[in-house]
Amino acid sequence: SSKKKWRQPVASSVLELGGIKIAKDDVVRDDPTNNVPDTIFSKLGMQLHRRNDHPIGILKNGIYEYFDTNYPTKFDKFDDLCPIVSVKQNFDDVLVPADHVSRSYNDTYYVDSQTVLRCHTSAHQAELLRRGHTHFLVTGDVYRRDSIDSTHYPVFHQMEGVRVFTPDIWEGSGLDPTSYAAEDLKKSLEGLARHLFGAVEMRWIDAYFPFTNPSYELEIYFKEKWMEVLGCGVMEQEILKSNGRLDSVAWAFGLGLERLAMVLFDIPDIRLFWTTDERFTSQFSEGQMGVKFKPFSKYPPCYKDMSFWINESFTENNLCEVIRGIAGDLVEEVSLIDNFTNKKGMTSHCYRIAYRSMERSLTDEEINNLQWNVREQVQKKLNVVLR
Ligand code: FA5
Ligand code: MG
Repeated sequence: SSKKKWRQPVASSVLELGGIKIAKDDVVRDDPTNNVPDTIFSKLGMQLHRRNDHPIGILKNGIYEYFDTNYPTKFDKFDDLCPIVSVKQNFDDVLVPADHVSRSYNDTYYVDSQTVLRCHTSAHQAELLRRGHTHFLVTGDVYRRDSIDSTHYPVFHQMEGVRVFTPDIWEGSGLDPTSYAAEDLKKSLEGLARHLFGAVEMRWIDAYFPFTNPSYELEIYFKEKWMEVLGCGVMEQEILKSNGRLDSVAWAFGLGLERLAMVLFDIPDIRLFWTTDERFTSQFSEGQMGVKFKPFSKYPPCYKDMSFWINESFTENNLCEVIRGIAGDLVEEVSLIDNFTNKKGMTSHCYRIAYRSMERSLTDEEINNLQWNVREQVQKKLNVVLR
């Protein structure tokens, strides 16, 4: 067929990100203020959201279409802002408290003590407000240390939306400005969900974000489970004030594009977005929203359990990072299946690792080697005692 093939990732040590040249040594360093592994560096600059024939890019364009139809020429669009941002942009500017867990080295990738790989597209809210934008959409790759399963991946894509209202808009509505913005927000996002999915089961959940109040999450029913697809709310007044919008109110949302694309295209596993296997890539083309993915035969998973005594510094995110560093996308899920504390106060965890390639069957030897390496590295890097 004449279908355009996706570029293989380029093994380059200098990247251009949002117009800025960045060397690998600046991002991955053996330095206590840096926790970015090679596997994450290799994802920088891939920009799946800018490929018009990739499900993430097709979805981005579909969402653009919704906003362009309903608010002609209103929303300014950004999809090439540099993912390397300051701690100030990622956290302070959106009022994330100094002691919030999301700031920890356990949750966020730090390039150095003042610079991170953005963990959400909200990192760009303040600068864009300051530059005078009142309606904008920001799409980009975001990075988080996280658990491993079919809906979590350490690199994923978000789209941020912000809409600012000036007093003339809500005056005369009979509503206070916050209620006006909250109603408009829910209406806009429900409209978006209908535009993307037609009929789908969804529900609003009350939530908490440091940068919005009130805050909500939207969940969609998918594969017999409720799946969280976005967070949103009415922007904290302080953010508007600090950025030149004294008399306004605003709403903001952050969509998880992989989660929406999984529902839209029926994609069962989040790792598939990164495959270059033609049996996947050839099923999607520009402008074709919601074509259902036909799975190629699923290869059998192989389960390996491992038990160890943990120490005070043990975290599941650290464990997952070690496992991903060795097995890459061959690991499908890591789950805690047993947890107990003995009389001496020592705590033991047993994790089950599911290995499965989406492209081929794995040999016993290959899996045994992976597991052997995992055991060795977990013991060495996490200082735990294997049982
Ligand atoms: C945020 O990131 C907020 N910045 C969203 C927001 C923006 C709220 C503006 C209010 C105003 P949260 O951490 O819940 O929120 O992530 C947003 C979405 O990203 C989630 O609903 C989910 O769809 C997706 N997501 C989160 N973690 C992962 C992950 N590890 N893999 C894939 N998708 C994820
Ligand atoms: Mg959330």
